[in-house]
Amino acid sequence: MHRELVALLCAATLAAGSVLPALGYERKLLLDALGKRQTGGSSCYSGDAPVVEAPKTNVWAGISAKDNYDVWTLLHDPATGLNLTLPENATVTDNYVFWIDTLHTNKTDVLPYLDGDGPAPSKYARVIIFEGGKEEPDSQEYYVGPLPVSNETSVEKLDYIYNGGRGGSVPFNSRYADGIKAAPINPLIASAMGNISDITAALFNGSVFYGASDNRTTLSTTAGTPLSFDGSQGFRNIMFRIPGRGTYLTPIDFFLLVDCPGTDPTHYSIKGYVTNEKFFPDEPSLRAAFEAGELAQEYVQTKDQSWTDVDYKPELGVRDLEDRFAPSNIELGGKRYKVDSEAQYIEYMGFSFYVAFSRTLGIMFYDIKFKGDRIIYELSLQEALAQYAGNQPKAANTVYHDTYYSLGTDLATLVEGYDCPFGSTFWNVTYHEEDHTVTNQDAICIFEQDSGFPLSRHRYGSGAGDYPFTQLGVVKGAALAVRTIATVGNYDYMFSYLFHQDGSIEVEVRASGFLQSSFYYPDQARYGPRIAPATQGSLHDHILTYKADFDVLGTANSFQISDLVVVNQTQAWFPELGEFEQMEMNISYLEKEAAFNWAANNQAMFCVVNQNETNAWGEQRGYRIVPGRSNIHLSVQNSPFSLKNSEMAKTHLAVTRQHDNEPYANSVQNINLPLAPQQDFSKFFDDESVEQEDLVVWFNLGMHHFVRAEDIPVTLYTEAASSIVFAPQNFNDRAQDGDLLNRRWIKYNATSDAITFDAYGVELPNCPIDISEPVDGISPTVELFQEG
Ligand SMILES: *[C@@H]1O[C@H](CO)[C@@H](O)[C@H](O)[C@H]1NC(C)=O
Ligand SMILES: *[C@@H]1O[C@H](CO)[C@@H](O)[C@H](O)[C@H]1NC(C)=O
Ligand SMILES: *[C@@H]1O[C@H](CO)[C@@H](O)[C@H](O)[C@H]1NC(C)=O
Ligand SMILES: *[C@@H]1O[C@H](CO)[C@@H](O)[C@H](O)[C@H]1NC(C)=O
Ligand SMILES: *[C@@H]1O[C@H](CO)[C@@H](O)[C@H](O)[C@H]1NC(C)=O
Ligand SMILES: *[C@@H]1O[C@H](CO)[C@@H](O)[C@H](O)[C@H]1NC(C)=O
Ligand SMILES: *[C@@H]1O[C@H](CO)[C@@H](O)[C@H](O)[C@H]1NC(C)=O
Ligand SMILES: *[C@@H]1O[C@H](CO)[C@@H](O)[C@H](O)[C@H]1NC(C)=O
Ligand SMILES: *[C@@H]1O[C@H](CO)[C@@H](O)[C@H](O)[C@H]1NC(C)=O
Ligand SMILES: *[C@@H]1O[C@H](CO)[C@@H](O)[C@H](O)[C@H]1NC(C)=O
Ligand SMILES: *[C@@H]1O[C@H](CO)[C@@H](O)[C@H](O)[C@H]1NC(C)=O
Ligand SMILES: *[C@@H]1O[C@H](CO)[C@@H](O)[C@H](O)[C@H]1NC(C)=O
Ligand SMILES: [Cu+2]
Repeated sequence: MHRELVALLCAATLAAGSVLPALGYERKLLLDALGKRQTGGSSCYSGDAPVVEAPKTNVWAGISAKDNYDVWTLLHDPATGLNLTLPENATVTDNYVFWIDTLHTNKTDVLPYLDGDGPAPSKYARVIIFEGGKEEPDSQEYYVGPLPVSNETSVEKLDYIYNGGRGGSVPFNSRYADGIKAAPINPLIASAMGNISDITAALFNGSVFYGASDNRTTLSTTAGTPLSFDGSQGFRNIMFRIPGRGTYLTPIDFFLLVDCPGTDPTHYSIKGYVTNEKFFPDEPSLRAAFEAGELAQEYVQTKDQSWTDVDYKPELGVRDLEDRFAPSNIELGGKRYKVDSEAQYIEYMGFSFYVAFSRTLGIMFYDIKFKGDRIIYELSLQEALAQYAGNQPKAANTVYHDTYYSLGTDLATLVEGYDCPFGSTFWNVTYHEEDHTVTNQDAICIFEQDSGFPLSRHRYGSGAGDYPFTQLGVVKGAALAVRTIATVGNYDYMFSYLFHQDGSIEVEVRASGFLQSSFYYPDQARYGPRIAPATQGSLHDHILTYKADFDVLGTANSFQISDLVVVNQTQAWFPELGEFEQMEMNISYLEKEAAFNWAANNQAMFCVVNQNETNAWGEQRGYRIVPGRSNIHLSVQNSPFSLKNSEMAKTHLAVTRQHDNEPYANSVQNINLPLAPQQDFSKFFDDESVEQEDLVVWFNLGMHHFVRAEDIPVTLYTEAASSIVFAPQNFNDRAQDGDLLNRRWIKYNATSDAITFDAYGVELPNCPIDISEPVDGISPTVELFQEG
């Protein structure tokens, strides 16, 4: 059971209007008590979020289980003419369905529905079919609709979202490497490794590989991507590791490079073997070096992987007081957001938005409004890229695009109280495998959190005596969070979207999970430190590309650049200074689509404004794009492994015109096409005007992962974090904190030498205390208003 039950204990009420005998500190003890979760009634544990009905159908939602089943059935109907084999019966030379997902809904069709009384746009499925049965085998993508399936439903090639020149077709060598594609290659790998089992056993403490399903095998394999450059080659650069839960951290110093183009195994060959940082093109040369004693290993990779577990390690010592329950975020006053869990629609403090999900991209946000005004039409992750470095084939060759691995299907169980606060709202995600639908339970959590800092405050005057103010205003800080965690193989990417009460939106990503590590080469410190007896971290970049389709009060938006420039100028009242430097803003508007970086020293403000909408002061209403933590782009710009298929990762920011045929920055099978991409993001930039047009801002978050011993056993979320904020910029006439009741406006009365305040009817909840046993002898008492 991952869901724990929590009982809440909280303090007595601080009466409104009361005169505080001293400084207005409200203190409470939230006692440690894991007991029964209270349901309903109490305002302290709030139960489920209040329900709201979404104003419109969620037209971005995934296709239903029935639609998937009907699409599957239609595809396999001989009359459809696709000549499909069921995947369980298929070989590499058959046609079979790889996956079925939901096609993005054209914005052109959505807006008349969303903003008027146009019809709800039709739903379509997108389907990738591996077509090995063709003369020239490939992978072909289709779209199927309108749904539900009827006599009007057709199956069309999905070419229009790709700009690489082959539409929805991907060459065989570049298509996803599933088990069926691997099957004809595996015997060659088993044969090559079986033939040198005496060598691997001698060098690697008995480790041998005879094939994954052979019971003598004591090694695991990993190949990574890319597996082709432009589709005309097919290769696998295999690294061997000690198998187990922590296999990512126990590589051995042995690599097998295989050439395996096409579907015919007679064309496959061994390209060579790598160990000791040396390349051997064939077995005899490897064997000769082995027999000459040139391959001796100085370090032995451990078979014990207990040190890779994220469990309690008593050998690290004891920390004073750490046996007490840690602080927790609890929605004391009851949930302050409303949900339509059917439509996946949320309202919070003036915000409203829809959530959608796809197997490749995970969760996506649509129609984000603040106080009724649309700010963002779509906010979604587009790609999670990682590129590695090292003086060994696997690290040097590895670039991941996690949408290739269907990142959305890797969103799964969140642990209440740890991944997300106790009492969070949990939603499932569902996706489709073949003719059936899979549910990953509790894969999305929604909660309101204490920001950990007030939204705003000021202490006025200096008061007298004990009270160093005449007035003091402070507003409680809180934000709604929507969170998912995708465990894509080794990494656990945590995606959080925060909706702050002032109308700002924060996008954050953090990374934990296993490093993809390297065997330890003492002479290769430039690629990372030694982090375990025989393991070295591998330097790498993580780049997460996002799409923000801004619609600030309509689709006609401009990208405003306020450069901070330092100029020499004179002022008549400082004649003695002559010319002196000052900074000023040089305000301009991006004219054409462009990809660019944050200004040096962040000396530029970027805003999406609607030049035709002004606030009370006549200023253009807009949203500012505020750089956060670790705003980076891909370091390597000209690697053959990421040359043209990773263009979206190569600048901090990009602005394009919104087009129905450019819904995605990347394609899910682009990774094996670095030199001949199916989708080339750089082709989005074709000199179109972006002034008062429908704009999309693409932005990158990420981390340069300078690996360290503290990545053992897993990378820590504290440091591997990146973020960005979209904040109102003259969107309003003043800050949107004045209408919040969760505040204090404290006044000092010099005559009575006392302070008063109004709680505006929002008081610290008085919760039932229900504690069966005192914890550590602490009785459930409450202390309030202690003398300062
Ligand atoms: C396909 O595989 C299923 C079992 O997975 C089997 O029952 C069926 O006979 C196979 N069909 C063909 C045509 O081989
Ligand atoms: C149908 O696919 C099979 C392989 O599964 C292939 O041998 C056959 O030629 C294909 N038939 C047509 C008409 O394309
Ligand atoms: C589709 O079926 C409906 C009845 O369900 C029928 O009225 C219509 O004519 C059919 N359309 C076509 C193109 O066959
Ligand atoms: C393994 O050895 C066998 C027997 O000598 C040979 O036929 C085969 O080609 C070898 N495999 C590889 C991949 O070299
Ligand atoms: C390994 O597999 C072989 C046949 O493939 C079998 O004879 C043998 O008993 C198995 N050994 C073990 C230890 O399971
Ligand atoms: C080598 O393998 C043996 C047998 O599996 C094991 O007992 C030993 O601990 C291994 N050595 C290391 C350094 O892991
Ligand atoms: C999640 O899935 C489980 C199992 O199918 C179901 O019982 C539960 O109601 C679902 N939760 C939501 C919020 O739909
Ligand atoms: C301002 O003038 C001073 C003196 O000529 C010069 O050193 C400085 O570089 C100038 N600053 C700018 C921003 O042009
Ligand atoms: C202001 O920006 C414009 C281009 O938008 C540029 O031509 C001009 O030199 C800039 N002025 C200063 C003072 O930097
Ligand atoms: C602004 O909107 C008004 C009313 O919709 C329109 O008449 C005007 O032409 C617009 N101006 C610009 C600069 O777009
Ligand atoms: C979406 O828009 C594109 C570009 O206009 C068009 O080619 C395509 O057919 C549309 N897709 C659907 C499902 O209507
Ligand atoms: C300040 O306190 C005095 C004495 O209690 C009281 O008469 C007066 O009304 C208070 N002033 C305000 C503004 O509340
Ligand atoms: Cu990393």
